Amino acid sequence: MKFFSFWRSLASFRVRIALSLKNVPAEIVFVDLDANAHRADDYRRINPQMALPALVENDGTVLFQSLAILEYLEEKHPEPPLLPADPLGRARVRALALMVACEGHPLLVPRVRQYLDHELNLRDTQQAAWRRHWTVETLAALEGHLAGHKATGQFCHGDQPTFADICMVGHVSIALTQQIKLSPWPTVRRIHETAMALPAFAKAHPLAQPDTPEAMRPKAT
Ligand SMILES: N[C@@H](CCC(=O)N[C@@H](CS)C(=O)NCC(=O)O)C(=O)O
Repeated sequence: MKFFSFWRSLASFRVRIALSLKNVPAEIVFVDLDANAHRADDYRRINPQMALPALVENDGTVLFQSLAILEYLEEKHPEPPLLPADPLGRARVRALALMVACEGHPLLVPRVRQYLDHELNLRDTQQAAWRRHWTVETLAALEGHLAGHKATGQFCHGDQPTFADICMVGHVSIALTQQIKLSPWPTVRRIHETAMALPAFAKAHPLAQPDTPEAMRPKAT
C-alpha cells in the first residue's frame, strides 16, 4: 500500500495512528502542502479533491477521506478494534470523531485559511481569531460530551483507544500550536496525555515525521 501523507496534516495524523496501532505496513509518499504539491497533476490524479491523506491499495484502488480510510482499515484489519463492539458505543465514538473531522477541522485547513487571506483579505489577527474561535468551540464541545459521561474511561470511550481519540489528539495538537492552554477542558487534556503516551500515537505525531522540518522538531533537553 502507498500512503500519501504530510507531516502537518491532521487528517494524515489520524491514518498514521491507525496504521501503527493495527501494525499495517505502508510505503509513505510525502506530499508537501506548503509547496502546493497536492495541487500538482501527479497528486490530483490520485485525489481530485487535492486533499491529504490518500491510501492506495496494492491493486491500485484509491481510498480517500481519513474517516473512510479508518473504517476500511477497521474492517480489513479488525485487531485491535478501534470501534466498540456495541452499536450505541460505535455511534458515540463516531459522533465524537465527526465533531472533530467534520466540524472543527474543516474550518482550519489550508484552503479555507488561504481563502480568508487571499479572497477576504482578513488581517493576520483576524485569521488567528478565526482559528482560535473554532478550535476552542470544538474543545468545549468535546469536553461537554466527555466529562462525567459514564462511557468515558481512560480514553474517550472506555479504556482502549478508538476513532474518537485518534481524531481528538489531532485537534488538541492544533490547539497547542496556537498556544491555547487546555486547563478549561481537563477531560480532554487527561485523555490527550493518556493517548499520546502510547507509542503508536507518539510516533504518528506531526512533529515526529521523516518530512517534519528540522526546525520544528522538539529539541532534546
Ligand atoms: N475531511 C478530510 C480532510 C482532508 C483535508 O482537508 N486535508 C488537508 C490536510 S489535513 C489538506 O490536504 N488540505 C489541503 C488544502 O486545504 O488545500 C479528511 O478527513 O481526510
